Amino acid sequence: MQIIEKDFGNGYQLITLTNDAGVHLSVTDLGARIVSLGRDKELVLGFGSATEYLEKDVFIGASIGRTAGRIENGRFVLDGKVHQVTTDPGNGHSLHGGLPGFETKKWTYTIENSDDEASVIFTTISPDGEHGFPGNLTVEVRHTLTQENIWRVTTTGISDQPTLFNPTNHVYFNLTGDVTQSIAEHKLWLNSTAFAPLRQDSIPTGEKASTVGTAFDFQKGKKLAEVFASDFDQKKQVDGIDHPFFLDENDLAIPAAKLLSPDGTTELTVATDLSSIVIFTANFGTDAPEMHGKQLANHGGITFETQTAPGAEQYTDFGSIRLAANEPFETITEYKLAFNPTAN
Ligand code: G6D
Repeated sequence: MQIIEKDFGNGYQLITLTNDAGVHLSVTDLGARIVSLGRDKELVLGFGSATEYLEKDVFIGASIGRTAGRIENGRFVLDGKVHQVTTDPGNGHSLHGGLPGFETKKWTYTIENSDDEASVIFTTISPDGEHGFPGNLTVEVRHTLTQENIWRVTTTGISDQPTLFNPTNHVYFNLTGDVTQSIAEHKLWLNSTAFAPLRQDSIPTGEKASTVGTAFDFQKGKKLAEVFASDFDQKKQVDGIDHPFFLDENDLAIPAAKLLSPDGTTELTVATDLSSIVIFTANFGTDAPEMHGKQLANHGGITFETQTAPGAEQYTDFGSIRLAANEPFETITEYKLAFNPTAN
């Protein structure tokens, strides 16, 4: 594996791992973030410098935490005690654990390399009380590129007090390699038959609703254009998808999601040990930022934010994000690329 480190501006580094097949993965210590992935075309959204992330969009590709998604009114009860965390003044809810969060921290890192795979291991400590969360929390995010064209994200956490922990990675894929094209012509398949409907303010209602027969039914695989054209009320509410999907199986050996490029030459397979995926179709409208000198299209990317569904702090049906004191947490998500998948 080839490894190159370079200056990413503003005191941050960009580390690029390249495997023998010529697939590269670039990550930065600004937010333990993925910046670039691909072989002959770029497959993820990203900017050319650390400054651009700070000025245009801090979430793209970043490690997110302590808690991905929204917590209603930034308030939760843990072991009988009410905790108040930082909220967004716009809507009064907390998003992605409060700003600034993991996405703008400068993480320390080490690099490991072998014949089979290379990894960049990022570490940060979120101090007790940060944004109102209890416990000193040590987090490690390991980004690995394998010779099998897998980008693996391994996240661990340990806290000295009981706390909430629900990390994710905020990568956006666009398999056309052209950010001016929306992902409408991509085909999406999901191993999911239930999703979390949202209220108008994007807080989950607490219901686990069936996707079967709705616009959010991806069991057979279909173009995202079908969703964008539908009059499904949950789609209309956010002008696309910005919803948690509950996985029918959460096993790294079983695909959770597949995304196929419009020309059929590039396929992404997502697998995770987590129970849900938040899919966000970059519903930015005309607010989409400029990227590599081009205007990002509305619906110009799609996320696969693997996590326990947001709302779990109040809806036990969604799973638990309570992290017990001194008990290590670990989760793995794999994003596997296949080129010319039908020919292989
Ligand atoms: C997450 O679900 C949320 C979106 O609503 C938000 O806009 C984005 O992060 C930045 O995917």
